[in-house]
Amino acid sequence: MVDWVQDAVFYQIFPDRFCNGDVGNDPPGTRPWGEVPTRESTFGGDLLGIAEKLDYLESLGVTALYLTPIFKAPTNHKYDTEDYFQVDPAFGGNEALRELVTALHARGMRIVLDGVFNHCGERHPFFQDVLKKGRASPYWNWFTIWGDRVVREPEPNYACWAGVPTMPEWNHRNPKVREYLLSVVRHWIRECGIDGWRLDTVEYLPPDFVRGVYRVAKEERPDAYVLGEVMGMAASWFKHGALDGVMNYRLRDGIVAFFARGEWPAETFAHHLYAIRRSYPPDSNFTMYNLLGSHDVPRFLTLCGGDRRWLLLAAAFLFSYIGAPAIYYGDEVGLTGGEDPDCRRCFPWEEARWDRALLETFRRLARIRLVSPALRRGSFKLVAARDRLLSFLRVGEGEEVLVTLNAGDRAERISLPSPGLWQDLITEEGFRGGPVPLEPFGFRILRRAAGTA
Ligand SMILES: [Ca+2]
Repeated sequence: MVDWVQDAVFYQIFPDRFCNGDVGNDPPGTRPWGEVPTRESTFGGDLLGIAEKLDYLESLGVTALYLTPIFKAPTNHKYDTEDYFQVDPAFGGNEALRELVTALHARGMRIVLDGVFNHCGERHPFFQDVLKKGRASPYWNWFTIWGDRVVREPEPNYACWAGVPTMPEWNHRNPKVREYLLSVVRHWIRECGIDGWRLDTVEYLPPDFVRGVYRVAKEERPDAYVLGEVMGMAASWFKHGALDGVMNYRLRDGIVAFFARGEWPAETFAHHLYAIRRSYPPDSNFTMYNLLGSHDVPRFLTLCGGDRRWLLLAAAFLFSYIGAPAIYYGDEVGLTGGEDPDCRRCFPWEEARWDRALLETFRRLARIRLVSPALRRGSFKLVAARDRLLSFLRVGEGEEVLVTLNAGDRAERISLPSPGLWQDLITEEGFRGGPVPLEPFGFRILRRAAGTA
């Protein structure tokens, strides 16, 4: 188990949209910051911009960053890699990454990069060589091409990601391809000391190749975090021993159904949580990357119809549940957006546009997780799941924390499970004996320290 992930609060950044620290490296055609994004727009965000905002991130309680791809590629998302060994010049190049990692580590923060090993971009020199020389290219067998020459129109005759001709898939049956991709995994851990890899589209990769990535990452540093992008059930990846955690989209499905859409009663949500926990090894549950949103799905606040009460409840759940909570950049200040590319808007740095109450609650939730070992590492016990009310206990390391989320419009009363002094970690009120009042659409996170009577 990767110990540090249990204690982590992640923050996901889409680098083109977080902060523009150097207008000198902006690509041609860069759009004004904050304009509504199209699939093609670039906004000039870069790694220097991220480095400039480390105070902000640290004050939010973030301990680890996950960046979507940063290697040289023509698009704004950079999932079409041209050169795995160069950080895109528009993001500041290799030196900017080195400086960012150094600055993060100096603060005790971590960084996980996006490994896109299923496919590359058409500009990758090996694919270009195949286009130029056909079968005579030494890289012909690095791709899967059905025929004697590459055909792009009307349909590509080679394996490509989601049928997109600009993203040819690597042929992982070729040992040279594997060796090449594994050298990338090794290089950035060795060269820059990154703390882990998030593996793109893991479900489309051969399991033994993913195991190879895991092995190489751990050889370089035993505490490297290997995180997989898995949209559905991920149990087999843990059986393969190929991942430390997954982007927990299954968990998010339940959070959306219960909090954002109000489609599920608490019983259904509690059963969903149980089913997910039971389908993964106990230790792996603690190193899951638990998310409300990402660059691939609509923003949570948008799914809530803009009603921040649901986002607050969902965040309270996320920060008090088993697994590492992850904030998708901007969610904490009330950034909205529908399906991609709308969920990739620029971070609004004019503070007048921030939802202050939301930001303060995110800060507080991150802080209480940081000071409560039971929330990070404790066991989970369901206390109540009825109608729109969910209550559970986290117990461990000398404390008990009772989390109660009221997603309904009726005031509720919380019975305390044991005698002693219980403190509300958000409001700092103390309660001795119950019942404790709980507002409609409210939550309470109550802690009883061991030995208090
Ligand atoms: Ca820039």
